[in-house]
Amino acid sequence: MKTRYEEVVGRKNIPLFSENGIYQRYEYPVLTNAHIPLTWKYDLNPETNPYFMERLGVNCVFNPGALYLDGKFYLVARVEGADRKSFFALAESDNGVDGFTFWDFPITLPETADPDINVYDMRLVKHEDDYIYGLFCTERKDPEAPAGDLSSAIAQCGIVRTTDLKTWERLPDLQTKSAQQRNVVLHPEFVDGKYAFYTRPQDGFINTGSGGGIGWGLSELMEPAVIEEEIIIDERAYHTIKEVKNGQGPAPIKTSDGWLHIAHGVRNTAAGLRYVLYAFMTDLHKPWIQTHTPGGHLIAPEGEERVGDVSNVVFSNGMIAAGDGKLFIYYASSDTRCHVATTTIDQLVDYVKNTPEDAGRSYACVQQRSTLIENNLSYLANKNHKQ
Ligand code: M1P
Repeated sequence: MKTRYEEVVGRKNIPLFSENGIYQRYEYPVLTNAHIPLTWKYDLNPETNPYFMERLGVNCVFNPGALYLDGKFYLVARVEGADRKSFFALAESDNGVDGFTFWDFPITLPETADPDINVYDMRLVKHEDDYIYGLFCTERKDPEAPAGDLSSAIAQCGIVRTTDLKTWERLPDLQTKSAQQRNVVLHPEFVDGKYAFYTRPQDGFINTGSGGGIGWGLSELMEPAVIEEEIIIDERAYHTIKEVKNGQGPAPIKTSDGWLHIAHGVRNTAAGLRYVLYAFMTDLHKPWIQTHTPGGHLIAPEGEERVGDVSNVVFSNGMIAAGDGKLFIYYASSDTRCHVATTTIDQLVDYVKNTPEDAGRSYACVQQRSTLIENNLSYLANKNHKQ
């Protein structure tokens, strides 16, 4: 088992040929349940564990928040035990594509007076107030659920902060007027002197109901963070990749052209929900205003990514701009394992600015594509003529 663990953690990752030219996928996931240290699962003492059995199994490792600090890549992954409870654990790597190794212990997340039953999907943000914040989903049983309904829950945004990734201070949960919140992300800069949040108001635990869309709100303070007014800045839309729901991914990356965002969009199919990632850009000075909205998905589940505990899902809540213009998009597949896709800020800016918007109708989509073909044919004819 030790050899297997060392092989997995020590293996070099291999960039795959990029067919779309937008980003590169890699051969191996960057974190899986095989990356979990043996000390977290087994009782290593043969006297108390003569059969060398797992005592505390780990089901999946997914949806990591990401942070680049002092030349190192950090992921705070959602680790789901065999008992279905998720917790957070920090892994680090020198290059962001392989070698991710968990610290000795998972994160001990302080509780509030109303303990979380389940926590997941942390977004890490180094804010200009100098704290590193972790915003995550905290889930508790719905006290209003009828007897016998053991599934209904209330999801809200929990908040922790740290300066060293070791000691985490719990702040009060975010307060908004929405019945439930998921996918809440802190904007890295103050806006009008206030803390700014991307939200995802929703009526129910799974369904967004009449609400949904990526929201935006401001709070005077972080302790407590209170959003009085939420506006929707990226709506769901009929017959698109975000028909059923959508949510902000990681905190956006600042570029000279605007804020680069990655989000997830969900649609329903006969095989269940399908989650893909899409990108958009917002105004540098008014991050709640979209300036570029390329149509369609940026990343959709492919190959082995398509299968897992919750199949046909890609989800991202971590992205790193590591200086030198390189961009690392961390995403999980099918609620099971974590991957990285690498690109550059220049490439992704080009993607959001020059990918046509969703044309909205089949006829208009054909016109869009025919224009591309016509331009290509005349370019090729010109080129051949010159030769
Ligand atoms: O199972 C897919 C995802 O479902 C939820 O995301 P959302 O609220 O945006 O639909 C979360 O539970 C997420 O962790 C999970 O990956």
